[in-house]
Amino acid sequence: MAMEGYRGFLALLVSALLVGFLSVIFTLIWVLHYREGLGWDGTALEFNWHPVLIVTGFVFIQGIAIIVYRLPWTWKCSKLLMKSIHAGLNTVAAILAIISLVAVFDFHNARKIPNMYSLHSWVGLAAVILYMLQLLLGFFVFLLPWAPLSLRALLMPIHVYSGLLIFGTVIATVLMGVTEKLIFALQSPAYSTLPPEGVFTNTFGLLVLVFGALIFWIVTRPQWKRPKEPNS
Ligand code: ASC
Repeated sequence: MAMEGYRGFLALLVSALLVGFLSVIFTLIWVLHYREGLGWDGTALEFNWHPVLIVTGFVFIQGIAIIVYRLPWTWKCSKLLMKSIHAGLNTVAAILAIISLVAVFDFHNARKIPNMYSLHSWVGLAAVILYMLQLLLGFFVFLLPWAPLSLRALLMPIHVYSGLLIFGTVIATVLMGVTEKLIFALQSPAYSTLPPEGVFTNTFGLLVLVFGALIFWIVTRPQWKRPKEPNS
Protein backbone atom coordinates (compact mmCIF):
# COMPACT_ATOMS: atom_id res chain seq x y z
CA MET A 1 0.00 0.00 0.00
CA ALA A 2 1.64 3.17 -1.23
CA MET A 3 0.96 5.36 1.75
CA GLU A 4 3.35 7.31 3.90
CA GLY A 5 3.12 6.24 7.55
CA TYR A 6 0.53 3.49 7.01
CA ARG A 7 1.13 1.94 10.43
CA GLY A 8 0.71 5.29 12.12
CA PHE A 9 -2.54 5.77 10.25
CA LEU A 10 -3.82 2.34 11.31
CA ALA A 11 -2.87 2.96 14.95
CA LEU A 12 -4.77 6.26 14.98
CA LEU A 13 -7.74 4.82 13.13
CA VAL A 14 -8.06 1.90 15.58
CA SER A 15 -7.67 4.31 18.52
CA ALA A 16 -10.36 6.62 17.11
CA LEU A 17 -12.76 3.71 16.53
CA LEU A 18 -12.13 2.39 20.06
CA VAL A 19 -12.55 5.77 21.76
CA GLY A 20 -15.63 6.57 19.65
CA PHE A 21 -17.22 3.20 20.38
CA LEU A 22 -16.40 3.59 24.07
CA SER A 23 -18.08 7.04 24.06
CA VAL A 24 -21.30 5.42 22.77
CA ILE A 25 -21.08 2.66 25.42
CA PHE A 26 -20.48 5.28 28.15
CA THR A 27 -23.60 7.19 27.05
CA LEU A 28 -25.65 4.00 27.23
CA ILE A 29 -24.28 3.13 30.68
CA TRP A 30 -25.00 6.70 31.80
CA VAL A 31 -28.68 6.65 30.83
CA LEU A 32 -29.34 2.97 31.65
CA HIS A 33 -27.37 2.67 34.90
CA TYR A 34 -27.13 6.17 36.41
CA ARG A 35 -30.33 7.65 34.92
CA GLU A 36 -33.84 6.22 34.50
CA GLY A 37 -33.32 4.30 31.25
CA LEU A 38 -34.95 4.76 27.85
CA GLY A 39 -38.57 5.18 26.75
CA TRP A 40 -40.81 7.37 24.56
CA ASP A 41 -43.43 8.69 26.99
CA GLY A 42 -42.71 12.38 27.62
CA THR A 43 -40.71 11.61 30.78
CA ALA A 44 -36.96 11.71 31.48
CA LEU A 45 -36.80 8.31 29.76
CA GLU A 46 -37.60 10.05 26.49
CA PHE A 47 -35.09 12.84 27.16
CA ASN A 48 -32.42 10.15 27.58
CA TRP A 49 -32.61 9.36 23.85
CA HIS A 50 -31.07 12.80 23.29
CA PRO A 51 -27.52 11.99 24.50
CA VAL A 52 -27.66 8.43 23.10
CA LEU A 53 -28.66 9.51 19.57
CA ILE A 54 -26.38 12.56 19.53
CA VAL A 55 -23.28 10.65 20.60
CA THR A 56 -24.05 7.72 18.26
CA GLY A 57 -25.01 9.82 15.24
CA PHE A 58 -23.72 13.33 15.55
CA VAL A 59 -20.38 12.41 17.15
CA PHE A 60 -19.42 8.83 16.23
CA ILE A 61 -21.03 8.39 12.79
CA GLN A 62 -20.20 11.96 11.74
CA GLY A 63 -16.58 11.38 12.80
CA ILE A 64 -16.35 8.23 10.66
CA ALA A 65 -18.01 10.05 7.73
CA ILE A 66 -15.30 12.73 7.93
CA ILE A 67 -12.39 10.27 7.59
CA VAL A 68 -13.98 7.80 5.17
CA TYR A 69 -11.90 9.08 2.21
CA ARG A 70 -8.70 8.46 4.21
CA LEU A 71 -9.07 4.65 4.33
CA PRO A 72 -6.33 3.49 1.89
CA TRP A 73 -8.08 0.19 1.03
CA THR A 74 -10.96 2.24 -0.44
CA TRP A 75 -8.71 4.19 -2.81
CA LYS A 76 -9.40 1.64 -5.56
CA CYS A 77 -13.17 2.16 -5.13
CA SER A 78 -14.80 4.78 -7.35
CA LYS A 79 -15.00 8.34 -6.07
CA LEU A 80 -18.77 8.22 -6.55
CA LEU A 81 -19.07 5.18 -4.24
CA MET A 82 -16.98 6.92 -1.58
CA LYS A 83 -19.01 10.13 -1.89
CA SER A 84 -22.20 8.07 -1.51
CA ILE A 85 -20.85 6.43 1.66
CA HIS A 86 -19.79 9.87 3.00
CA ALA A 87 -23.23 11.33 2.19
CA GLY A 88 -25.06 8.22 3.48
CA LEU A 89 -23.28 8.25 6.86
CA ASN A 90 -23.92 12.00 7.21
CA THR A 91 -27.59 11.46 6.36
CA VAL A 92 -27.92 8.77 9.05
CA ALA A 93 -26.22 11.14 11.53
CA ALA A 94 -28.62 13.95 10.55
CA ILE A 95 -31.69 11.73 11.02
CA LEU A 96 -30.49 10.59 14.47
CA ALA A 97 -29.78 14.23 15.43
CA ILE A 98 -33.30 15.30 14.38
CA ILE A 99 -34.93 12.43 16.33
CA SER A 100 -32.81 13.39 19.35
CA LEU A 101 -34.11 16.97 19.14
CA VAL A 102 -37.71 15.73 18.91
CA ALA A 103 -37.10 13.74 22.11
CA VAL A 104 -35.93 16.87 23.97
CA PHE A 105 -38.75 19.16 22.76
CA ASP A 106 -41.33 16.45 23.48
CA PHE A 107 -39.99 15.99 27.01
CA HIS A 108 -39.81 19.75 27.67
CA ASN A 109 -43.33 20.37 26.35
CA ALA A 110 -44.82 17.46 28.34
CA ARG A 111 -43.18 18.76 31.54
CA LYS A 112 -43.67 22.52 30.77
CA ILE A 113 -39.90 23.07 30.76
CA PRO A 114 -38.88 26.10 28.63
CA ASN A 115 -37.14 25.43 25.29
CA MET A 116 -34.16 27.12 23.67
CA TYR A 117 -32.90 29.35 26.48
CA SER A 118 -29.50 27.78 27.23
CA LEU A 119 -26.23 28.34 25.35
CA HIS A 120 -26.14 24.55 24.79
CA SER A 121 -29.45 24.74 22.92
CA TRP A 122 -28.49 27.79 20.83
CA VAL A 123 -25.12 26.40 19.74
CA GLY A 124 -26.59 22.90 19.25
CA LEU A 125 -29.47 24.10 17.07
CA ALA A 126 -27.06 26.25 15.03
CA ALA A 127 -24.91 23.14 14.48
CA VAL A 128 -27.92 21.06 13.34
CA ILE A 129 -29.11 23.80 10.92
CA LEU A 130 -25.60 24.26 9.47
CA TYR A 131 -25.27 20.47 9.15
CA MET A 132 -28.49 20.28 7.12
CA LEU A 133 -27.30 23.10 4.83
CA GLN A 134 -23.93 21.35 4.47
CA LEU A 135 -25.70 18.09 3.58
CA LEU A 136 -27.82 19.83 0.92
CA LEU A 137 -24.81 21.68 -0.50
CA GLY A 138 -22.81 18.45 -0.62
CA PHE A 139 -25.64 16.56 -2.27
CA PHE A 140 -26.37 19.09 -5.03
CA VAL A 141 -22.83 20.31 -5.71
CA PHE A 142 -20.56 17.32 -5.11
CA LEU A 143 -22.71 14.17 -5.38
CA LEU A 144 -25.08 14.92 -8.28
CA PRO A 145 -23.17 15.16 -11.56
CA TRP A 146 -24.53 18.52 -12.78
CA ALA A 147 -22.33 21.10 -11.00
CA PRO A 148 -19.41 22.39 -13.09
CA LEU A 149 -15.88 21.61 -11.94
CA SER A 150 -15.18 25.31 -11.36
CA LEU A 151 -18.07 25.56 -8.84
CA ARG A 152 -16.90 22.38 -7.09
CA ALA A 153 -13.36 23.73 -6.85
CA LEU A 154 -14.69 27.02 -5.46
CA LEU A 155 -16.91 25.39 -2.83
CA MET A 156 -14.68 22.46 -1.78
CA PRO A 157 -12.50 24.45 0.70
CA ILE A 158 -15.69 25.90 2.22
CA HIS A 159 -17.24 22.41 2.47
CA VAL A 160 -14.12 21.04 4.22
CA TYR A 161 -13.84 24.04 6.57
CA SER A 162 -17.57 24.00 7.44
CA GLY A 163 -17.53 20.25 8.03
CA LEU A 164 -14.73 20.51 10.57
CA LEU A 165 -16.24 23.63 12.15
CA ILE A 166 -19.59 21.85 12.61
CA PHE A 167 -17.92 18.70 13.99
CA GLY A 168 -15.90 20.76 16.49
CA THR A 169 -19.02 22.71 17.45
CA VAL A 170 -20.89 19.45 18.05
CA ILE A 171 -18.13 18.26 20.42
CA ALA A 172 -18.28 21.59 22.31
CA THR A 173 -22.09 21.34 22.47
CA VAL A 174 -21.91 17.82 23.92
CA LEU A 175 -19.57 19.04 26.68
CA MET A 176 -21.94 21.93 27.51
CA GLY A 177 -24.94 19.54 27.48
CA VAL A 178 -23.32 17.05 29.87
CA THR A 179 -22.42 19.86 32.28
CA GLU A 180 -25.93 21.31 32.10
CA LYS A 181 -27.60 17.94 32.69
CA LEU A 182 -25.36 17.15 35.69
CA ILE A 183 -25.98 20.54 37.32
CA PHE A 184 -29.77 19.99 36.93
CA ALA A 185 -29.95 16.30 37.74
CA LEU A 186 -27.35 15.75 40.45
CA GLN A 187 -28.91 17.23 43.59
CA SER A 188 -28.29 14.87 46.47
CA PRO A 189 -25.43 14.25 46.36
CA ALA A 190 -24.72 17.43 44.35
CA TYR A 191 -22.39 17.56 41.35
CA SER A 192 -20.06 19.78 43.43
CA THR A 193 -19.33 16.83 45.74
CA LEU A 194 -18.11 14.80 42.71
CA PRO A 195 -20.26 11.68 43.15
CA PRO A 196 -19.57 8.52 41.07
CA GLU A 197 -21.95 9.69 38.31
CA GLY A 198 -19.99 12.96 38.07
CA VAL A 199 -16.67 11.12 37.73
CA PHE A 200 -18.22 8.79 35.15
CA THR A 201 -19.72 11.56 32.99
CA ASN A 202 -16.63 13.80 33.26
CA THR A 203 -14.64 10.81 31.94
CA PHE A 204 -17.19 10.39 29.17
CA GLY A 205 -16.77 14.08 28.20
CA LEU A 206 -13.00 13.58 27.98
CA LEU A 207 -13.53 10.52 25.73
CA VAL A 208 -15.68 12.57 23.33
CA LEU A 209 -13.00 15.28 23.26
CA VAL A 210 -10.24 12.71 22.56
CA PHE A 211 -12.36 11.17 19.77
CA GLY A 212 -12.69 14.62 18.17
CA ALA A 213 -8.95 15.22 18.55
CA LEU A 214 -8.10 11.89 16.84
CA ILE A 215 -10.50 12.52 13.92
CA PHE A 216 -9.08 16.02 13.55
CA TRP A 217 -5.51 14.70 13.46
CA ILE A 218 -6.32 11.96 10.92
CA VAL A 219 -8.16 14.31 8.57
CA THR A 220 -5.52 17.06 8.67
CA ARG A 221 -2.51 14.87 7.67
CA PRO A 222 -1.85 15.76 4.00
CA GLN A 223 0.06 12.49 3.41
CA TRP A 224 -3.03 10.43 4.32
CA LYS A 225 -5.30 12.05 1.75
CA ARG A 226 -6.90 10.01 -1.01
CA PRO A 227 -4.81 10.55 -4.17
CA LYS A 228 -6.62 13.00 -6.45
CA GLU A 229 -7.88 11.64 -9.75
CA PRO A 230 -7.45 13.82 -12.82
CA ASN A 231 -10.61 15.88 -13.50
CA SER A 232 -12.31 14.90 -10.28
C1 ASC B 1 -15.74 17.07 -6.29
C2 ASC B 1 -14.73 16.09 -6.19
C3 ASC B 1 -13.56 16.69 -5.92
C4 ASC B 1 -13.77 18.14 -5.86
C5 ASC B 1 -12.95 18.86 -6.93
C6 ASC B 1 -13.02 20.33 -6.73
O1 ASC B 1 -16.92 16.88 -6.50
O2 ASC B 1 -14.89 14.79 -6.33
O3 ASC B 1 -12.40 16.12 -5.72
O4 ASC B 1 -15.17 18.32 -6.10
O5 ASC B 1 -13.43 18.56 -8.18
O6 ASC B 1 -12.03 20.74 -5.84
